[in-house]
Amino acid sequence: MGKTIAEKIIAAHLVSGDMTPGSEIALRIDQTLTQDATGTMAYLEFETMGIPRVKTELSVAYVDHNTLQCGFENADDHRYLQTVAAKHGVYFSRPGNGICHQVHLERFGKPGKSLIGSDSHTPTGGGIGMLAFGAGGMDVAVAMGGGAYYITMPKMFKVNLTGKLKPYVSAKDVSLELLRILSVKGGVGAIVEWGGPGIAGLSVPERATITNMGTELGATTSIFPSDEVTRQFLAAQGREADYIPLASDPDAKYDRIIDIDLDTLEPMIACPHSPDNVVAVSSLKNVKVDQVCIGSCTNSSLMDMLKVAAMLKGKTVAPGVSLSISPGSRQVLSMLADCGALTDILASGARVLECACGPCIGMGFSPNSGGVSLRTFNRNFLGRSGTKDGQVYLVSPETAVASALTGYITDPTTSEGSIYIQMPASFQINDSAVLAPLPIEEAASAEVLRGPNIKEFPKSKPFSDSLTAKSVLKVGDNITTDHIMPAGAKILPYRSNIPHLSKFCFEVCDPSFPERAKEAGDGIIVGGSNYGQGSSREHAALVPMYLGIRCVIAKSFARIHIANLINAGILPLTFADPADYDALEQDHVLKLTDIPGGMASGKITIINETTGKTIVANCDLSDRQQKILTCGGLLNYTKEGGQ
Ligand code: MIC
Ligand code: SF4
Repeated sequence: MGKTIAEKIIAAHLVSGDMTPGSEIALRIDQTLTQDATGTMAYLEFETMGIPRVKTELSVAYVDHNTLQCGFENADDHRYLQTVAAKHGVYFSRPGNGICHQVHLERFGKPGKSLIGSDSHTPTGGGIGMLAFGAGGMDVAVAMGGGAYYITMPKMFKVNLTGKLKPYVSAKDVSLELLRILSVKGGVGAIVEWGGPGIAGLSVPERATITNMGTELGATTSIFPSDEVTRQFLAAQGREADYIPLASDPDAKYDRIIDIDLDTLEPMIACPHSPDNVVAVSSLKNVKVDQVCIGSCTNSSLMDMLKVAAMLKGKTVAPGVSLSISPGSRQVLSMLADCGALTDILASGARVLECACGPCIGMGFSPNSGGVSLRTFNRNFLGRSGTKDGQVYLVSPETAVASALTGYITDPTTSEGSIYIQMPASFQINDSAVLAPLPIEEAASAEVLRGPNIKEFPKSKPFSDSLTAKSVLKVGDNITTDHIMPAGAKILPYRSNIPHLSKFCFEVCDPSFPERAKEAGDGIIVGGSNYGQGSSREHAALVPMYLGIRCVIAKSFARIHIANLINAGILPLTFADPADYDALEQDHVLKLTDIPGGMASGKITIINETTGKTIVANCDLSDRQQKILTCGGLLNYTKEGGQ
């Protein structure tokens, strides 16, 4: 039987398991990436493994999230990352060099290779034909040490593109359209392969916009074929030797096929506060805009920026709008400067920010209170911008500029003139901001510099026979990791300081949670469906673990988050009967009985000591996951020789 692209790469990297959807498989990982907000933890974990040098083909540590440096914390963390990377064989991309996914695409990504990154948007690499997954820091640490990466073998979806995008309609609109069709849960358990005649007209950065936003579908990853477009991109980056062609077999089987006709696609917009709350831009009338932000790993390529510059040329940003532009990488910024496009951007009144995540993660540029902010980013979760009542909409760069110029949400297809962009035949290559690791002879004696912000890794507890714990929090559906462990300029600097970070856990839902959880001793969280969607941040598991959470019972979980819970030693259970969710209240005392037996049989009996009712929850764990939990988390398991 024919294979899909992902099935071919999985088969070539399979360490164990069989490729039947739903069963656990282990994959050999060729490349890893980390960013600073999750990287400090990942390298602290890697150090505890006692492996002198990474065993991957390539590992890169990026600094792109915490670049504001309002105190010593971030600067200390950057120094730790630089020195720990140099010592252990990891390339280091300096702050200001750009957003990890954009730089990785430009300089390191290779079709056919496997990549995991401690950031949920690592699937951006699928734009260049990589099999790229977002993962928790601990999984990345294990992969750096040469260990396999475990996932559930996904189903295969295909999106078939026909036609050609109209002027002012772009790759972002394709992503938003798929989110409208599938929702933030629609890709769960699937790899989305993009194909059809329409893909020939999409450049690698446009394809990367689409695979980047596949994360918001809950998909395991997304991937494009590697074709002539890929070869040309790699050649323009001086890396033609990295090219290999990759395509699915004509008789490959897909569990679902979705057709999108690019000819009829209109500019789309995701309304507050979910990326799947999508409507056509033309349907929103008279919505006044306060702020527009262009950039992020979704839309910060040279092509995006050249379009933005062309639309801004000779025009002025509306007086009521504050416009920020963050180019995705130093390469993009220097090329904008060289061709004069940067001058067009500056002359319009836009504010040019550093090549970093910036406003996307609430690192500055928060909107005014109640402000309407249009962003070319991938997430508009409540409070993520740093302004709790901010109204964040997700749009394409074209819609962003059209709206910045009028001051109202504006369909860009009503703009005058064409925005035909001539892409250069070759990119400017200057890797001076990427530091190579130390040679092996020097690495052994090199010192790793740690600042006072780096605190000890929290210790998790192994499970015994039973557990009695209070349900300290009950939440609804689609709880994101931004709810569980918020980010933003005030909190992000403490990503390597779990005790301090813990004060903000669930701040958006219930500021009293940290205190109540600590007081309860052992605790349980009750969640709705798609619990833990969004980011890969393992802090959303480590911090609750630090606060005493031993178990989360939810209707369903997001893929990376459930792996992070298990890695942190927290038991994830799902309701066998959805009505049991309604009957469980905050502050009920629950007793989980015969945990080892329940893990093995897949059903755990829970006695609600407050109501006297007994329920049965599903405990769907592989043998390896059961062992990890029995040891009290992945680090203990690895130390005890587990693979
Ligand atoms: C995000 O977009 O939410 C982040 C910040 O990039 C996260 C990682 C993190 O929390 O550090 C992600 O997407 O994984
Ligand atoms: Fe950075 Fe935003 Fe991309 Fe996350 S989604 S990696 S915060 S730019």
